[in-house]
Amino acid sequence: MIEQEQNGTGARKRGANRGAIAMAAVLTLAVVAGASALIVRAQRTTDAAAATAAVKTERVVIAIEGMHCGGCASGIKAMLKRTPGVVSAEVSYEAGEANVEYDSANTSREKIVEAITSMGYKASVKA
Ligand SMILES: [Cu+2]
Repeated sequence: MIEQEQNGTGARKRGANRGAIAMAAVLTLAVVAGASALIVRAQRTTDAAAATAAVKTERVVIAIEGMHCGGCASGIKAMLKRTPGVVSAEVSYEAGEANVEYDSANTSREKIVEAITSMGYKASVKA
């Protein structure tokens, strides 16, 4: 009777140990998988940074005359963002100017000025 109880306890302990080993294995796998995912993500970030660095961008400030409200500025900004070669654009109605970042391999300050002029505003390179 006593022996049986001891055996029972022993079996339960062995079962518990097996469970702990299985849990440790699962945790190890999870850690390894997590680390791999981090490495892959780090590599992707590096690739993206390299691609961004490869595009040489320039900035130009364009003076704009003829805007009469913030809506005009928003319209010009939206048009600039659709223009090939434009990386980013900010247009201020208050300052009467556009601040444009562009890829010099795909467009020029002249083309950007022309795009604004074609909308009916008077535009010229400021800086
Ligand atoms: Cu307006």
